[in-house]
Amino acid sequence: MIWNNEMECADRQQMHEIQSRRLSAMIQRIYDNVPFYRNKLKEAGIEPGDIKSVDQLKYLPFTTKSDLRDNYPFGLFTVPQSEVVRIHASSGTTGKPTVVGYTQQDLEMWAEVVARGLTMAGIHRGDTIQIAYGYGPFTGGLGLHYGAEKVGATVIPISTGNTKKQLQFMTDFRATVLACTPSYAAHLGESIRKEGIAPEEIKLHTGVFGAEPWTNEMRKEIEQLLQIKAYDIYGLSEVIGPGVSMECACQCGNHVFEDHFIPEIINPDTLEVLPDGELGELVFTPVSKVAMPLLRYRTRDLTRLHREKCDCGRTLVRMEKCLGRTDDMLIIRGVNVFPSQIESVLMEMTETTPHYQLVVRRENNLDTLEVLVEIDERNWSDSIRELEGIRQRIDHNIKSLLGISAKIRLVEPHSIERSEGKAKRVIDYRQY
Ligand code: DLL
Repeated sequence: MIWNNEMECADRQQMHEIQSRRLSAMIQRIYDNVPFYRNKLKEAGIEPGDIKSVDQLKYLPFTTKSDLRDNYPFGLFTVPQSEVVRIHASSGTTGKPTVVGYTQQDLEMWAEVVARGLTMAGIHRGDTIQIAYGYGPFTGGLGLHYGAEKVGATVIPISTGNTKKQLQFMTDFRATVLACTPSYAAHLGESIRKEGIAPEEIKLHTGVFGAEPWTNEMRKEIEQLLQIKAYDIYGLSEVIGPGVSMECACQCGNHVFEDHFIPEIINPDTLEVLPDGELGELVFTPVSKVAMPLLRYRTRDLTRLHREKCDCGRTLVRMEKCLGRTDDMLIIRGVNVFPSQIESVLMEMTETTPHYQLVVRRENNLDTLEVLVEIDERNWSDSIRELEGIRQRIDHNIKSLLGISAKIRLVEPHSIERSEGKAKRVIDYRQY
């Protein structure tokens, strides 16, 4: 089923017209109401009436996270605070949080895009969705919540954490869908086994996982642990929250709801727009948001776009699974390494669990990478020779994929700290 046939299956020409119309109205709004944008557009020599087509997007200035911080808290709002009905905030690792505001119309649009996404994953009335994303300033919990209610599913708004209660609700309330970060899904899957819960007591058939990068290898691992089909949902608070894009049953990339969020891929160094199929930084222009539309927001997420029609019938542009964020990329002895590349090596092996950590240090002016890999309980009892064999295989596979050697340390089952939200995979001591 398709939630919004008109928008999700529009032909390219129609989509072009919708985007152009919305973009040009949005530029007028930010020019009239946000001094920051008025100045930026003036500096670029652009008058609102100049922009008539989405093809002109490439001439417009970018917005970055630091622009949001500089205008903290409400400087980028286009409406008076009396029209803002919700505020979310994401706490970065440093400095002030990033603040986003929503009007009633924005909340309706958000519920609509999440409903489209959940429908892509086959979720509908009659399903019971356990929402184990955090409820609060983080957009995960409330974002999924209203979309799930809109499709008519029964919502269990349990939020994150309290794993015992998660398992009790999952079994007693017969949850059919689990929504949380992939790392927490892996932890819940393990906990089900550990608690000795019989598989027939778990009614889950679908997972809606996102908020952090995860590989297809991790997907297989979680699908096996929970006996479900796992779908990727992507989003960021600055653009709306979860529901910027979502996977359909074909699972060949996430369909971007591009009637609301226009995507581009740029070269992060030259800022040039790249053609479809090339890897670069994802940029979004949310054109229909009322309280806080942004112009060409640089996400720092790295991916590719594809525009060929999907077998599901949707014409919406697809983005590949994110490789990672530009700011998560490690440079080890001059080689670029994304945690997701290491994850794909580790998750291909049956002896490892979905829990790992990368530790980066600088010793004698040389970067070192240590990979802590948790071994599955069934293999931990193996002989030292067998464990050494596993270690050598990981070592070899990482070296042949990345061309650098890492120190592989196998660690006991359950020794790496579990995350309930976004996992912390990297500890980089070089920054301290
Ligand atoms: O993480 C919104 C969200 C909640 C998405 C629940 C999906 C599910 P932020 O906290 O603002 O918002 O973080 C946004 O998280 O720029 C990506 O780097 C990363 N991210 C989000 N979804 C995915 C995904 C929420 N499916 C940042 N794959 C984004 C990879 C993701 N990375």
